[in-house]
Amino acid sequence: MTLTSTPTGGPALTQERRIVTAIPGPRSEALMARKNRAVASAVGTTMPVFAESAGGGVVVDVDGNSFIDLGSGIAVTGVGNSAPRVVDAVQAQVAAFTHTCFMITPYDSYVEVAEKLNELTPGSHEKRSALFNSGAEAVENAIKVARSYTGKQAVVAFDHAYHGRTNLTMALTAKSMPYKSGFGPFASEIYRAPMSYPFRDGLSGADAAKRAISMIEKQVGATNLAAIIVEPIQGEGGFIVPADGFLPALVDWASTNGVVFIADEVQTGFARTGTMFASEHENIVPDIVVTAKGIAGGLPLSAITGRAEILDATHTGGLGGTYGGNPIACAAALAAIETYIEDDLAGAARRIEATLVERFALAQAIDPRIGDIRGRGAMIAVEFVDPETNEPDAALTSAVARACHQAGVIVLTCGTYGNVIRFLPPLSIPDALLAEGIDVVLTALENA
Ligand code: PLZ
Repeated sequence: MTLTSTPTGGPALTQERRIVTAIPGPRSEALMARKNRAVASAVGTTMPVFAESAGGGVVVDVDGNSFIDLGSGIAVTGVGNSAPRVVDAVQAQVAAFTHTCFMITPYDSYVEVAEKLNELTPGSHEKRSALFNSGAEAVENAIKVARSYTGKQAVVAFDHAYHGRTNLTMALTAKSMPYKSGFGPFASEIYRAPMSYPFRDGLSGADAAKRAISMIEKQVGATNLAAIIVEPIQGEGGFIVPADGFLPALVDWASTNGVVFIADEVQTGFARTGTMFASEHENIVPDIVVTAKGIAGGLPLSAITGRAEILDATHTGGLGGTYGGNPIACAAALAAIETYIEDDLAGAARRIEATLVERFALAQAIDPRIGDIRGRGAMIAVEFVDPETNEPDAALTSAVARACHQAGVIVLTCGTYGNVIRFLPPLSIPDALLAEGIDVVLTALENA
């Protein structure tokens, strides 16, 4: 079945999986040779093919192969690639002005993005926002604000956490290879607490929170602690959904101890998990929410949004940056946010969840290598294990992923142990394409 339009429109790309050359094809191969001569080898690529166009639920490469996109460029193109509203907004803005620097000559779209974020993030309290470029930069600014508000320095992050690749965020990120190895020294006053990981620790949310809080009280002390930062569902760490009650217990402890609770919703935000923000699943109200990725339909933009008294505690001029809240990115964000709401993409994410979970649960019933299926909305993962020992099976995981890439499906892996395949389709993916993508993954697993 082929479709030429998508729920959100998208460019008129035929919505089909189509392999017309070897993977990679000759043009991609030639470009990869140029890349290897021109680009630092430390910058790797998941796929061996170069993109030419994308939209709806497909990425088309330079040889004319059309891939089913189950990755959204790491959870960015929730509205789809080149979503029509985003394209129109960007084209209009780029023709009006490209940059003035908000700190020099401000413009209304920055203010409107802040207003929208203040309205959409959890909690009805008075809020403020500030805009930046990348997820890591926003995380750094959330920490700066928390320190300046509390007058304290320590920050607690969790096992399996991912918060970025800049110096402070490397310190917050848990995994050494490939993110930190050889790049120290890292920022000081960062402490790591145990995460709730129900598949591997078997603890209730309350018990996992007790374990984390006890470590924090004994090893750090609330009097020294500025902030706790946590991803409501851990992304790079393996789509780990903490047990019910874990996050609310941390929020309660933070608020009674004068500690700023920061939710890193960079990967989970903007309808991805079936609600606008993942914090909503557990009814938690973070003091600061960090957003990026899905916010602007593919343009680089990030934000911190939080309690007015916290964000306004920093001296004027203390936050900023040349490009933070760039007008083109802001125009894209307003169009993307309108699309998430008007097209009910949270509902689309919940339908994607139902399809993925149903199909993989059927497979799990006959294949014990599928240890766990977890996640929410269009953020679902499968953890592969050795059925005898429950030990992570990274070799199987990468074999399945590679087979999918060869067969025309973009899938991403993740996890501290490298044994998780994660599904992050654009919320605009047509149902038939999602179903076919899952078929390909299951066939790859059968053959592996
Ligand atoms: N916080 C929760 O998921 C980015 C990184 C991929 P930037 N995740 C994808 C890679 O290998 O670099 C991420 C995230 C969470 C922060 C970040 C950082 O966002 O926009 O990549 O800086």
